[in-house]
Amino acid sequence: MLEIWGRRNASNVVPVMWVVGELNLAHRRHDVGGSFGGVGTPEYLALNPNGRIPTIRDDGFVLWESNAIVRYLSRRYGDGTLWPDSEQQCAVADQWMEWFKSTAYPLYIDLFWSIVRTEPARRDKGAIARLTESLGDKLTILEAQLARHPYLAGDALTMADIPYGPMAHRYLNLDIERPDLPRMAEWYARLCDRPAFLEHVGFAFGRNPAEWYVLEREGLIGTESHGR
Ligand SMILES: N[C@@H](CCC(=O)N[C@@H](CS)C(=O)NCC(=O)O)C(=O)O
Repeated sequence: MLEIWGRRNASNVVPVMWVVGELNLAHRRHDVGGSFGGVGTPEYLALNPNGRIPTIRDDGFVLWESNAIVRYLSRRYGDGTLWPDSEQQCAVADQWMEWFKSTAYPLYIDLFWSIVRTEPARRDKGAIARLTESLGDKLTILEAQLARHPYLAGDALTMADIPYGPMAHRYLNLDIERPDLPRMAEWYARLCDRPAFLEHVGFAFGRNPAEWYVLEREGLIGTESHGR
């Protein structure tokens, strides 16, 4: 059976679990990382010498790095759906996945940590404003792509959308200024119609570190579905 190591609220675990849900894969997930610890044990480092989450094992095959896992699961179990049939559509999906990791994710994760993972009294308002503006600028590029197609690589959900859905859920539910992103809001609403998205992505993440850790330990309560 497919095994996944990683607490389910981790930014890089959420996309993997969404794929697992979309493809309805039988699996077992181990709570590792964050307040669960366990990423520095010899057993875990033997699976993933980088000591980060997620890691998977599928029929004895071990893989880490979330986007590599998303591609692997999509190709093996989602051929023709998450892994598009056409080579060029696949390449476009891959392009958006690369752009996420190189460009959108660093801004998004810094912004998220500056707010939700930082005590209100210790938040750096200047840094939050700069990150909010930079990420908002970059997301206008995503907005333009979503004006061309209902999903990032065409007319249907593919692996291209997988890293962005979890970011959108958090970004659109933070108390920040955002540029006008109507196509992104419509796309996010479409994602919220998907049971796998609601189960594995669309849950409450809290507004500060105290709430974040309560939700992490309680196995994450309920679901949330929000547009703007
Ligand atoms: N590039 C890696 C990053 C992995 C990563 O940094 N994961 C974070 C969680 S999002 C982690 O392991 N944090 C330590 C922890 O949770 O204990 C990937 O995409 O898988």
